[in-house]
Amino acid sequence: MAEKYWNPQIETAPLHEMKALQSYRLSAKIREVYEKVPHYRKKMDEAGVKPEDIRSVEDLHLLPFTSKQDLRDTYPYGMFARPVEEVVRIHASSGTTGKQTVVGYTDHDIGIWSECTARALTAAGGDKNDFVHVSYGYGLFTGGFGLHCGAELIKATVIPVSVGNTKRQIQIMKDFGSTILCCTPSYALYLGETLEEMGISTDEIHLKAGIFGAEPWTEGMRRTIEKKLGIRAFDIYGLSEVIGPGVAFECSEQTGMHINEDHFIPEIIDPDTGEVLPEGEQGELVFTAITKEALPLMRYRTKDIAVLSRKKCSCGRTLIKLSKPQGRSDDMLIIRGVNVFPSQVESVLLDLGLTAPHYVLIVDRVDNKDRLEIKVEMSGEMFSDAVRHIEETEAVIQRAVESTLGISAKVTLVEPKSLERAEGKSKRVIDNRVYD
Ligand code: DLL
Repeated sequence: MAEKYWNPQIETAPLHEMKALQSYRLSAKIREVYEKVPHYRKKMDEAGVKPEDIRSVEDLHLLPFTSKQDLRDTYPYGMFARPVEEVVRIHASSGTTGKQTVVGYTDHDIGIWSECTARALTAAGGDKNDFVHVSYGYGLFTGGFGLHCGAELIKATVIPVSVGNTKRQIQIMKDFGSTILCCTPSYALYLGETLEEMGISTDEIHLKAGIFGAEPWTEGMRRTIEKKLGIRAFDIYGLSEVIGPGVAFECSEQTGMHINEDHFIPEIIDPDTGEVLPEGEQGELVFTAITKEALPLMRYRTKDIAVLSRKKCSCGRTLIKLSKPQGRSDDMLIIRGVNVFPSQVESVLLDLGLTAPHYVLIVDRVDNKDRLEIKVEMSGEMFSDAVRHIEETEAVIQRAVESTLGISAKVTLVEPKSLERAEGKSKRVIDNRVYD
């Protein structure tokens, strides 16, 4: 099938044209925020940078960074560049620690957002004939509304189910003819399991694709979800501060996500020194939002660890590609001095394929030493196996974890369906460490 684009002119633009567009938009936006947002003016003055110094994308590195703390310090609307009367929508990040971060959108910003998720839906094969089943949460979380507005833009039929009531979701999927599912990958997995439990085969539903994001997920998880739901699974990335879902989206090649760089300029920096790293190197992802009106962002540090690539993509898009983010630097565990991301454990488990794809990492401090336990669910068949076989499987996983991650861990197989299922973002880590 020929690749479809929502906005071919932008999505396949030659690099020099994209850079020219970015430079034009960037310098205009910096002039605007310097004038309208006291916080940015102060930071630029402190850094000795004037708006006229920013003439092109090459000058981006001169600007100071922005962090979640800046948004908290100016809570709720202090970083808005437009008066609140012009703001037509508010969302907020979940904020498990400290104050929530509040984000605002003008009418024009909602238009940009719809355009971004319309590109994602089109890249996943969506068009006006599709039924887009949105099981991301609606509310202050950006997932539900973000995919919803893009689905309306492409004139698909939106089914705004939101999260929860999983059996009912499946009934709706079957009866209403949902063709594209949008939810977190962990919820997609749960929906797949529930489908099996209800004795419904993938031939009885009409799903062809899924657009999954809001949390890290591995290639192994992609294969599992694709099989369980009988679909192609596409990744989508975003964060509320930048706009929500649709900052970057996957195409038919399924090897990373194209960034909507006409709106969001990405950089990868060394998280310790702040130095910009060359293309291809892993580091912290930083975004500058150059078109948003209510909340333009200057060099926002996402804390997500990823890689950028301008390698030619078979889909024909020229938009720069983002590797699957490995996780947030916040979620990275340091166990006995070794850096561990939960997604690395997921890769090991799914590559081995001996268990169900559900796991949780529990870290404790015993006798002044870190101890990692990985609880993994057995599959239904395994549960009835001899104890000896279960112990052997635990030992196999333990060895694989040790050789891949370089740390020892206790592996415990637990009963099927005993670990909590996530409807939104999953919680993979319980860190009980207390330091004396
Ligand atoms: O999670 C926006 C979103 C909704 C994205 C639906 C995709 C789909 P926040 O709640 O602000 O926004 O969380 C943003 O989630 O910094 C990443 O750490 C993580 N994240 C988002 N998408 C992905 C992804 C939404 N595809 C934070 N892969 C980001 C890995 C992701 N991590």
